[in-house]
Amino acid sequence: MKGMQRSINKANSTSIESSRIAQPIGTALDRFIKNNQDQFQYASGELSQLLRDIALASKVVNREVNKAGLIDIMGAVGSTNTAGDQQQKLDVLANIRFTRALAKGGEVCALVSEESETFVDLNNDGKYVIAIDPLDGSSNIDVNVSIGTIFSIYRRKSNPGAPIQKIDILQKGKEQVAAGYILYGSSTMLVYTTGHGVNGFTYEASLGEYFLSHPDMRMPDDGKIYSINEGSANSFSTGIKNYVQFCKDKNYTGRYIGSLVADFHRNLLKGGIYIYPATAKDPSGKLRLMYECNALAFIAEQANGKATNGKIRILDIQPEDLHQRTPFHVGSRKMVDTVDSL
Ligand code: FDP
Repeated sequence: MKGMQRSINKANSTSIESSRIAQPIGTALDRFIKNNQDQFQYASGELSQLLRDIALASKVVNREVNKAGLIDIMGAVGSTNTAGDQQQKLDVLANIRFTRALAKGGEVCALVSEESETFVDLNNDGKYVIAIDPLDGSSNIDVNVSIGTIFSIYRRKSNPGAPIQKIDILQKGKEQVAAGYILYGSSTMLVYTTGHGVNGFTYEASLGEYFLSHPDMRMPDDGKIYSINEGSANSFSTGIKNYVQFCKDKNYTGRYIGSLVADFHRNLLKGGIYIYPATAKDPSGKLRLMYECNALAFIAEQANGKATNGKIRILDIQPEDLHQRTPFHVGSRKMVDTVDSL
């Protein structure tokens, strides 16, 4: 080692961080959840674990969504795969994945899902209730268009240990302690809030991790994109008809993917409004309060946007039924105010 004395100077962490040889990869979801755990009033770590469980299940669903076309090639629904298992539709698969992930840790006492008629009774000791649409926009799966998962997390009202009660399940949206969505799009993103702003994470498949890509997301106050299924225009109320005409008179852009999460996400980033009003076919609107609208309403409000049923705030609606529907106006606050005033 003569003449080869190693330097014991400390490496300069700032120069390493800014090195152009290897770009920093940013903050991983796990690290972000951990760093922000204290913001949550019941900082016991259970909510953090739930968010991690949801993220993990979403990675598995993402893998399955990505091979959706292949599943069709390899065997239609109703046939069996090589292991002899029945091939399932993707929304059923997603429901199984999320239910399993959420049941495992024991934090959840009950799960409300679009895929189950009644709520799923899990662990009486669990402190949380979850409402989830495991795969929203499922009519878009077959045609390779973006789809999503939507989830709401509530703290149970009754004491843990006792059987779950109606008051635990039928909570108003404003009682949510966290909510989020996963968008399986041109890239896969997880966006969530715990009531302290909204943050978005993009999935890096080769590393198998979500990384913070959209910190502190803010919806513009106003926008020029309107998303509504105009095929039902004949049965819109006069107010909605007038608003659609208003958008046309202003030369706004019409964009309707027909996948709620994808339409919402675009409007969150660019400014816009998504409307699913009452129609002749769906007199109370089509979308479900508990596992579609509440989560997106919470996220919209946390990101400077607004969500109503045309009359009142979505988060103030008292649910009477697990699968209750509601008209839904969500997006940039000025646009929501305008449509609600007509
Ligand atoms: P889907 O029926 O494909 O699951 O949540 C229901 C939903 O999709 C939304 O994602 C979407 O915005 C809406 O319904 C589309 O409904 P229409 O086809 O009636 O426009």
